[in-house]
Amino acid sequence: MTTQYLELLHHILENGSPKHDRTGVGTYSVFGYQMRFDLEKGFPLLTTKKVPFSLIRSELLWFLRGDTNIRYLLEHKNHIWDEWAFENWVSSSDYQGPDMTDFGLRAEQDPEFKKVYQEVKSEFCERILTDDKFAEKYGELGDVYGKQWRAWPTRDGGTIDQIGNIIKQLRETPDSRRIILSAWNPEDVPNMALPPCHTLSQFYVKDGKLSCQLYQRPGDAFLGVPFNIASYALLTHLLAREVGLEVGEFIHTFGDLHIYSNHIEQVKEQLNRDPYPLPTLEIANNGKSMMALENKDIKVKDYKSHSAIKASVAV
Ligand code: UFP
Repeated sequence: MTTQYLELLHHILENGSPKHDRTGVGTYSVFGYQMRFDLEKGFPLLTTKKVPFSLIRSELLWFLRGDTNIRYLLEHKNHIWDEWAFENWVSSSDYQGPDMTDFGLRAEQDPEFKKVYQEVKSEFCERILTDDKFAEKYGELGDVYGKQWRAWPTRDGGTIDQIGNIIKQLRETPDSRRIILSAWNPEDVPNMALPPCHTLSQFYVKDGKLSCQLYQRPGDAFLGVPFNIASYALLTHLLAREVGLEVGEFIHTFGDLHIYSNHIEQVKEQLNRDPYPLPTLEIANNGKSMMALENKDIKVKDYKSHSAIKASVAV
């Protein structure tokens, strides 16, 4: 798995063209790429840098609960969605603190500002955790994966539980070619801060094994992609367990696959490291449905990796 990921990085370094992007950081980008991981050969958690599995796990459980408020994530010490909620707060009339315009880019360029930003953001997180009203208003991200997966709004005012439907299809019509999880809602996209990156996935059953293919419209190869691989591999394991199948392959297909210009050094460091054997995944055999699983029920075993490599997220 790690080798395939390192090949992906090589491929972008060799073939990527400089491309402007929304964040202003700039990328080297290719259009269209695919990797295949045999999930029976180990759990695909990158070994050439430490990837925080606990964040991937709590984010996925948050999606599966249909939760769209960052409070659950903060309760599990997961800060990966903070910036999106923070942005809503600092651009509202309720916010009276120091100017936070373009906080992502400015924090990267200005160490003084970074300190102020980190203080204000940590106060924000504390308030989300302790103030119910504030959390309801500013912790809520709205139309994010949890809603799209579990309560897709319909024209007649109802909702569709896509995960529930997938479980039903896998049980009743596993040969179906219509087992799809879609997050892309063209009606919502114009109003979204971050339109879904994991746009659509399809599930496929053969010889008692469940495979998943994801179409990811943009891939931040250094920071996002290792997370996305592990997250969909975990989703595939959880669905397979739910319906009594073994796991097959995870196929990861990309649209705009890129390395941000400020991640090049980190990518080169990655490429100098030798992979370790993959860890394995253990899910508690406690009869709980996948939607009711807790963080402690899911573990990766024997994860040996090189150290983490720091890089800034382009917001
Ligand atoms: N990104 C990922 N994976 C994710 C995620 C974001 O790679 O799961 F949420 C990256 C891709 C891209 C940016 O660099 O975030 C999204 O920006 P845009 O919406 O402009 O494509």
